[in-house]
Amino acid sequence: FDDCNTLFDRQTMVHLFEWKWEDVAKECEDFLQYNGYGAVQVSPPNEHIMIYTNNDVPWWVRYQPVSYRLISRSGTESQFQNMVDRCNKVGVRIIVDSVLNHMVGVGQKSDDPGRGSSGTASFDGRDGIESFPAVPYSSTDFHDPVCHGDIQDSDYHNNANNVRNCRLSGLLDLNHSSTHVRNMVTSYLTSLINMGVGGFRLDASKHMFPNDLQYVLERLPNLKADIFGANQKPFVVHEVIDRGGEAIKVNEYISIGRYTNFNFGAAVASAIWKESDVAGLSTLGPGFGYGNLDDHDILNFIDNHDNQRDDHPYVLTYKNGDEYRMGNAYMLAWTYGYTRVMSSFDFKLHDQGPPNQGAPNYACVNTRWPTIRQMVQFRAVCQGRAATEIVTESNRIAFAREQNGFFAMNNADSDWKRQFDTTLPSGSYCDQYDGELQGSMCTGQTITVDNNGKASFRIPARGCIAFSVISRIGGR
Ligand code: AAO
Repeated sequence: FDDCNTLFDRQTMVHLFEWKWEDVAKECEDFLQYNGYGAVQVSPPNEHIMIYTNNDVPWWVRYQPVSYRLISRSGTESQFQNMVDRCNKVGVRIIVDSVLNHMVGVGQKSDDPGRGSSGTASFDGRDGIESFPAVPYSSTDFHDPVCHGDIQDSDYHNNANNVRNCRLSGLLDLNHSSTHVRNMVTSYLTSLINMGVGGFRLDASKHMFPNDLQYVLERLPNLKADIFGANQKPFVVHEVIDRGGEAIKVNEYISIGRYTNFNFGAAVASAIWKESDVAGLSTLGPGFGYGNLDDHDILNFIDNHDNQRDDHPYVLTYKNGDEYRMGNAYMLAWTYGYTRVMSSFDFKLHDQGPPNQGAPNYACVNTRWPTIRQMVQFRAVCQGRAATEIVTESNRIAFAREQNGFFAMNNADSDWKRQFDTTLPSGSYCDQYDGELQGSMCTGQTITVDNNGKASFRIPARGCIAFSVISRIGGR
């Protein structure tokens, strides 16, 4: 296992946003295990608010907990357990998106018309009442005596205490210095570990004090030894958005987990949009961004479920088509951090919930991107291999992954044709970016590497090329 508790040859996590547990289990068995995926980030599994509007339930109901019982739009507790078991069995770990900072938005209550919970729990989130009997929490478990109101925009810049004590968009803010709250949260995460999960994405970590989180994390049991081996701690990644200039710094969280690196996707997008130069992507490594973070401090991704929904995203999303393909391919080919790819659903409106509230419709939607599938495999086979022979030109970057793979991105408007040192054993290789090796047949460009590891080939304008020992025609 690596330090993410995933198998060594499985170096990418996929966020199966809003997928049902039954479908996640099937995806682990039918697809993820064969394509180099190490883990799945699943939507919050605990009981949440329901809001029915125009035959739809917004995706973000999952971020308004009602209790820590495992009953959500994705399924029941037994379906969750079944998914964890089936995914672990095929070597794919489950990472749980955990909403610990708050409960529902102020004013929500279970008996409002058009409202309710995903289970049977009743709750009353009216100001001052703040009652969640199924945990149980009552008004004294919240931050109201310290801050009775919302976080203001200016607080992000100059008031760390307000960011942690006040309400994030009206969400009732739990007081994690209280013993009772700490115990409830600890027992929730403990029960998930005992069911066999491998770790947690902690939602809104910025809004909780690091020492409170540390208290909880230190009290968690080891992961199940029969699955993960002895003495393994859960993988933890904190959602802390630090793009510079704020009162709260990512460094405060690094001793207690990884950082969801929002700066990575921003840098890749700006390079591909030519606001900067893709040649500069060779510097996205340890020390990049804020806080001098090392490889093992980072979870990199191109977009997430929040920023893909921005009015004008500062990152690439599926709506960018080929540019999104380029961005993901670079991330997966490059050496930095653990990587996460997004598997979401098509949306027009920000709040729109998942289609049919059910399984992806494989029949009529192209649900998987062949390039991303190929590049996840590329990453897996290049694990542990340094990026070498880095070549940069204006709007261009190419590099080898030490004898195992080679990647090039040409973001210029004309073809890039030259000789590269690929470091690969001699032979013919199939391009995994625009093609695929099917048996001994290559559906894309074939690259011939000579006895010295050199090859001459063309990378199309605004395109990429990727090949590795697993795309060698005739085998490794
Ligand atoms: C819903 C309704 C609200 C209603 C509320 C309560 O939409 O109208 O008031 O219920 O009834 C999700 C949805 C919310 C939803 C919520 C609960 O996004 O719309 O509210 O569920 O159902 C901050 C936090 C960060 C948070 C992010 C959304 O720091 O933790 O806001 N993300 C997580 C989840 C998210 C979820 C929650 C938390 C709540 O991923 O899905 O909300 O559980 C700056 C700050 C950030 C701050 C943003 C937005 O970032 O640095 O810390 O995030 O602003 O306020 C540029 C800027 C940078 C900015 C960034 C934003 O980069 O430079 O300053 O963009 O991407």
